[in-house]
Amino acid sequence: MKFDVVTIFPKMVEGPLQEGIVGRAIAKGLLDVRVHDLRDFTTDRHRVVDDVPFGGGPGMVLKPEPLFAAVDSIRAARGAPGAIILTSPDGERLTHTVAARLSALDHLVILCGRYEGVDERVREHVATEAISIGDYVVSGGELPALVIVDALARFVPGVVGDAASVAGDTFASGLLDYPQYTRPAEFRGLAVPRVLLSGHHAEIEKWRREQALARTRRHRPDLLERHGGVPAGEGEGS
Ligand code: JFH
Repeated sequence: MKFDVVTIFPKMVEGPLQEGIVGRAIAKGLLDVRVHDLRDFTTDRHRVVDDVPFGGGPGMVLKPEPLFAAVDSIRAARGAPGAIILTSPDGERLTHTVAARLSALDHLVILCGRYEGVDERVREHVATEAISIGDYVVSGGELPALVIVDALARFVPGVVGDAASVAGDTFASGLLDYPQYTRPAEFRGLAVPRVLLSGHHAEIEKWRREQALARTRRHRPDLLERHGGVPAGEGEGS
C-alpha cells in the first residue's frame, strides 16, 4: 500500500514512521510512504504557504496553490491515487469501518493542514474526503496523518505479525479489550487474577468475556446498543 503525505513539517511525520509495526512494514516493502515538504511546491523566494483569511478572523490559512501543485506532482510521479484525504476536525470520524474501507485502496494521498486550516477550494476540488481522528483539536494534520497511516496499515496483510491480533482488535469484536497481565504473578502485593493462572481455558475465556463486557458497559455503552445488545455468545451467562 502506498501513501503520500504532504506537510510543512516532514520531520514530524518521518520520525514516527520509522518505529514499531509501521517502521517494520516499510522496511519489508509492505508499505511505501513518501513524505513531501509543502514548501517545495511554492514558487516565491520566501516559500510562503499561508495567508490571511478573506473576510477577516484569527490566524492564517494554507494557500491553495502549493497544495494543488503537490497533488499534481504526486499524480505525475505515482498515478491517480484511490483517495486524497484532507485531515480536519470537521471531517468524517475515523472508525474501524472507515479504516477498513480506506485500507482496501492501493494508493492514498494525505494532506496535512496547519494554522486554522486550508483554503476551502482544496477541500472541494482536490480532496476526495475529509477525515477527523476524533472530537478534539490538535495543532495540525501531521498527527492525524500518522494515526491514519498506522490504523490503515494494520489491515494490510503481513503488517501485523499475528492475524488473530487484528481480528480480535477492539471494535472488530464489538467489545473493548479484556485486562492483560504478565509475570510476575505477584508484584508489590498485587496479585494477578487467580483464574488466569489456573490453566482452565474455558474458565479463562468466560472471565475475559465478562471483563470485556463490564468495561464496554462502563466506558462505551454505545458499542453495545449499536449492535442491538450484547454481541452473540457474549452474555454473562445464567
Ligand atoms: C488542524 C486547527 C481548526 C479552528 C474547532 C472550531 C474552530 C486549529 C489543520 C483533526 C482532528 C485536527 C486537525 C487537522 C488538521 C488541521 C488546527 C484547525 C481550528 C477548531 C483550530 C490545522 C487540526 N480530529 N483534530 N484536529 N489544524 N476550529
